Amino acid sequence: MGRRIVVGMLGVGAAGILVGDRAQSFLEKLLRPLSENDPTGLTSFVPTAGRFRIYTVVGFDPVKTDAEYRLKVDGLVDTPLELTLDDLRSRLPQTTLKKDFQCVTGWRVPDVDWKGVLLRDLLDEAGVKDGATHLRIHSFDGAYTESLTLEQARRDDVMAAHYMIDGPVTQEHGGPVRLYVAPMYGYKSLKWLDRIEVVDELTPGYWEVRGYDVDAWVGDSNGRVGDDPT
Ligand SMILES: Nc1nc2c(c(=O)[nH]1)N[C@H]1C(S)=C(S)[C@@H](COP(=O)(O)O)O[C@H]1N2
Ligand SMILES: [Mo]
Repeated sequence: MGRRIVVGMLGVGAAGILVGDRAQSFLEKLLRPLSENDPTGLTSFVPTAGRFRIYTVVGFDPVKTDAEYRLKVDGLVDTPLELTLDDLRSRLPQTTLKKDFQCVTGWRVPDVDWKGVLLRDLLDEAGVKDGATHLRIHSFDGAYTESLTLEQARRDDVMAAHYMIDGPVTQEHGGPVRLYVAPMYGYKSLKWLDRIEVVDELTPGYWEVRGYDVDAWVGDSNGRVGDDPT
């Protein structure tokens, strides 16, 4: 939806506020998709501290059923993998974390429960070939990508998460499986995880080719040096 159309509807909605609650909630419904899809945070006039905002760069809901879901791990590996949700939920080693989720635009959700398989364990299962240096990570939304160095990917707080908050990762949060890169801003935590490609060069991700830092350490990237970014 174009910005001009939304501004046009704002006029209608503002008039609606005068005639009652129903019109006002209609206005909120119109505005919500705009604010939730704006990665710049410029429309974050609605206070959302302590709450996730749902981000997507595509105009549809990427959906895969639990049964059809596969996570591919390929590229410079000895054994390419196609993992089912069962593999990820029970066959492979499980890691739990309780950590914050922090978007570069300022909102943060404290003490989120996460569970999944460390990328380190996935990489060990596949066997990384000599000469590999980076990961190129793909979403099944067909548009979003991310990058990590192998060293970053091997940290003990970087995982393919199948559980988040209080249950299986929901569709809107990037389920059935999303990335969670705890020490970095939220844009590294790619949703609707499809494929982890082991490569020997850096390919900057979706927001990184649009000006955000490749090394997205919370508090120490994107123009912030060692301070609390909120
Ligand atoms: N596929 C995909 N992954 C994505 C995004 C996106 O637009 N598409 N947005 C990123 C950004 S900027 C943030 S802050 C988080 C938001 O996660 P949430 O939608 O679960 O709150 O997802 C990240 N992963
Ligand atoms: Mo973000």
